[in-house]
Amino acid sequence: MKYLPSLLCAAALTSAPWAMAAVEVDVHRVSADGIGDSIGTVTFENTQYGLLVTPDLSGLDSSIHGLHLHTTPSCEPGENDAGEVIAAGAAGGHYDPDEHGTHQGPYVDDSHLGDLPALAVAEDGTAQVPTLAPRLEESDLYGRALMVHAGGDNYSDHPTLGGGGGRFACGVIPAHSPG
Ligand SMILES: [Cu+2]
Repeated sequence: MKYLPSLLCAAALTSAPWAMAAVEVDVHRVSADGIGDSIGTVTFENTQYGLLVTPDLSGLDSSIHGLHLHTTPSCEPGENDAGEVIAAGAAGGHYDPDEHGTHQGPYVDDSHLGDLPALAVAEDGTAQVPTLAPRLEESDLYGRALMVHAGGDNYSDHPTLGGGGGRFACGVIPAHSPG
């Protein structure tokens, strides 16, 4: 019995902070009126293969949905290029730090860096299938917004931005504060 405390201590140390960190993003429905209820989370984790994207979402249409990083960490309504107030407009456009200016999806180098693999939603409206984003790592996430679109994503500029259409749900990833 007298060894038990030190065993517990060792167990606690093995799950201590130097274990692989993950970024969990809370995702909420959005509309032109503001931010609504949570539909779940998406968790991001660095791996040797790229950024692992693990959704745990519900309440979605059973189809494919565009999933991207947008430039600004806000899910508030805001104006689009035409001056109309749209859902999560404050998030800005697709995250494109190298100014490629084209939406080609997650597997093409000269594409928006924020182009994530599309979300596959099951018949019951849940999305739980993990995907990999090989061009991204965790440090790219901070200070962005994660966007779930109403429409799909064909990883091309036609239709516009892969056909994602309206902004259905959104999560903020705050800027990272070191320490
Ligand atoms: Cu988008």
